[in-house]
Amino acid sequence: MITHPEVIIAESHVSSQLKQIAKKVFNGERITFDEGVTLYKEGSLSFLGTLADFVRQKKSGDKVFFNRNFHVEPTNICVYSCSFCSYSRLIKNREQGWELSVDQILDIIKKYDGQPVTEVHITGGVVPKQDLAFYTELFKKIKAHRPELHIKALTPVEFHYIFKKAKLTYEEGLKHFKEAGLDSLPGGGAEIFDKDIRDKIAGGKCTTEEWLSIHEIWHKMGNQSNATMLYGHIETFEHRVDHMERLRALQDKTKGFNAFIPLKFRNKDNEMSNVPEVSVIEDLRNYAIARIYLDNFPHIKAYWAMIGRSTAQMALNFGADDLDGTIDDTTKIYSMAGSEEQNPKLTTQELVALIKQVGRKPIERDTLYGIVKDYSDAVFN
Ligand code: V47
Ligand code: SF4
Repeated sequence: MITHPEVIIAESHVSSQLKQIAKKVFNGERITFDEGVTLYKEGSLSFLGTLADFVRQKKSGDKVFFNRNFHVEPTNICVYSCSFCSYSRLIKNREQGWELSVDQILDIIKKYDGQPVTEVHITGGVVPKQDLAFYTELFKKIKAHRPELHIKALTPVEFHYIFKKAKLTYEEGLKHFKEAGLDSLPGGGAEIFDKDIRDKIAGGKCTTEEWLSIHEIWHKMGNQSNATMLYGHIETFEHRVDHMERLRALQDKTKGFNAFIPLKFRNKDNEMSNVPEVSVIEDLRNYAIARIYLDNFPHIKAYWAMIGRSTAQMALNFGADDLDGTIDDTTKIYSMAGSEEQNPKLTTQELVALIKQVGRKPIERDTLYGIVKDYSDAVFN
């Protein structure tokens, strides 16, 4: 896919404004907010792909990362009612949902005893019972059972609710959970940072400022996290760039983000089912612009459980260098929202094959991108 920079700059059909942006990207210069919007409005798929692939190649070379992970969703009942969410059941309909106890979650963790998973990703709805004491006990018990299993858990949505109830500051609460065994934060709950859109689709839960503040505090304590953006619903291109701009600015300050994960809005069985989903072309353009705009993010993740394995594989040519993990059919958030992956589960062999088909090196990583194994020459029996 890599086109030599001068070829794209010389192409007659490319506008002078886009050529100017291409020059900046090829020179390693940061693009501005307005240039980000121009890319969304005018950049063709091939133009954006060329720029994004150049940036990705410079950052990760031929490596594509994945991990061996599984999810735990402690509950799908929620005090909030985000209109894009197909997963949550309001407290008043709680008979339709599940609410796991600490011991039930530990039983799930124990099912992976002896298996080479490195990460458990824990997130779900927000309920009063799953409070500070609940997660403290859970993290401690997981670490007592399997100390090396990385706990990537909870988002500012849960933290804000839990710490407020416990009358703790964000600093106190995060320190407390870190001492209990929390290792890193996933990127969820970011949705879209623009206040008007956020109020419309995710009203009542933590604000943009609160989301950013919790990640900032976590980073300043010496820890790492991810960031997401829910796109392709009622937001504009300007809102997407605004979202990435705020993340880029925070990353300049803390350098604590590992991966940016664009999350495509899926419209099955939710209050926004009337909003059409965007095309795969738009998904790929969005990955590419994220790779170009977020010049200080080490990784762009194509989350195959949400977007489907084929699109995730294509995204590797549009800026993504990470496919998330094996997942083992342990998340319901996307299958309930209409993802093509109804039982998301990939073996290591299948992930490695997906990566090799695009001519890249499959690298198993741990959560913080330490290399576990290079599968370039692996032979599976
Ligand atoms: O915050 C919910 C999104 C997120 C829908 O950090 C939806 O490694 C689209 O954050 N259509 C949770 N998106 C998942 C998440 C995540 C996933 C994988 C890896 C990581 C990581 C983080 O899922 C929520 C929300 O933005 N979501 N419903 C929907 N209908
Ligand atoms: Fe609750 Fe999260 Fe669903 Fe919003 S997206 S309703 S906070 S589970």
